[in-house]
Amino acid sequence: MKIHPDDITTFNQADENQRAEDLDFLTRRLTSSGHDPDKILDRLSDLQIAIPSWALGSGGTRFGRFPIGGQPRNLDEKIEDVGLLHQLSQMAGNISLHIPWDIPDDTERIKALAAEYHLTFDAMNSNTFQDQPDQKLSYKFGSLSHTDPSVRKQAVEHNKQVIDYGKSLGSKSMTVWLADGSNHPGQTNLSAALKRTGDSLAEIYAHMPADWSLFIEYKPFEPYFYSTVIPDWGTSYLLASETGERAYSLVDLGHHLPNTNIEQIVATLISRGKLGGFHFNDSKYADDDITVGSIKPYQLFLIFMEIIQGTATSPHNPDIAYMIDASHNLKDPLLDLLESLDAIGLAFLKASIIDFEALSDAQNRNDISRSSAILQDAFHTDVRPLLREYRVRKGGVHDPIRFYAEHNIREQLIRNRGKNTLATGL
Ligand code: PSV
Ligand code: MN
Repeated sequence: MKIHPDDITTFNQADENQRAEDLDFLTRRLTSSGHDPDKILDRLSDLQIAIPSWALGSGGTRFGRFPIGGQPRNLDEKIEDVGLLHQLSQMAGNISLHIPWDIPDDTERIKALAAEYHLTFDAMNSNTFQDQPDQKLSYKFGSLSHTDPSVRKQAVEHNKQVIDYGKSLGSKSMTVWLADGSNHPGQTNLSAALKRTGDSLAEIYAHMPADWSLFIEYKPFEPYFYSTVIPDWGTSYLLASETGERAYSLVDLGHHLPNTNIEQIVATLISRGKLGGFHFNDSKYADDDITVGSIKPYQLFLIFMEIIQGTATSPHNPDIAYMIDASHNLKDPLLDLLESLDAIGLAFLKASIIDFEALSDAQNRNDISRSSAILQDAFHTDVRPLLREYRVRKGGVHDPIRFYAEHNIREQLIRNRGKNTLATGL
């Protein structure tokens, strides 16, 4: 669905004066502390967040699914939904495809359709964690790490095919999330499984064009509960380093044991030029995949602090590919994604206004209290006027969540697509 520009203008004009006043207050505060709001907004514009093709429907849990009407029925409609998110927020200019959930029937047509919505294709995602109906060999006991070379070959071939789809769509990267693992001590020879995985990744890497990057996710448990072949950032880093220069680690916020210091992992990986991708979500317990920033907004802020500092001091780290990797059980998926985009934008802006010079000085003097005060000052600043300004300047709406509700978008989607539609995905 494309929103008519007049509707955007009318919506934005409604509280224009109040917004100008709020922005003026914030701008004066920021400029007096040495910040240039325009420069900050330029950097925000570079922070485009990919939306995965599998997160546009209501997912659910292994216990149940509560479908919401008007879900996208095919890839065209998924692109349409991401286009809407981008038009409103101006922060979601990329789409990340999952094969085989979203195989493009005609890549040229799909690419042209995405371009109509000002979208490009970000990292491609393979799937060797499920068996497909027409699949010859089963992944029940693993894929890239399988003991049987013919299963490994099948899994490698699948990944190569995903790269080929990506090539014709203009994507430049491939994400491998490997579910391989074991449920019982002794089930697997742990080091042999790791070795086989490394060999399979090398084959996938060799198939990538020279300007592509490979992102390797890690996850400590689920779907297997005793061991996972790539359980942590250390293993992912090890594999990325051994696989090649253009292989990187990918941090997914939900893929850590409770209370892991994720910002430190981010800092370490960037310092070695190995943070390639980042998946946003939030969690209370494990890989809960809930709305970004809904549980630990301070963690998100600290992560952006490390990203901003790290990329300034480690220019050899590539531009990070950002994506929201969430699953929606109770909320309207599009609203949930808009909320997540808001949380990301706000955390980024708050981290951007940290007084890094003063922080470094306080750190060097071991002045803990001053360091904390500098972070708290940035974190508690209300930067919403800046995020609203960004959206209006770029042609979006200042408050996408309110716009979505006031314009009854879900009802319109239900009218257009039907009440009992189902989207492929998690
Ligand atoms: C599973 O945890 C997961 O969310 C991974 O993080 C992938 O990115 C995604 O599924 C799709 O393969
Ligand atoms: Mn992920």
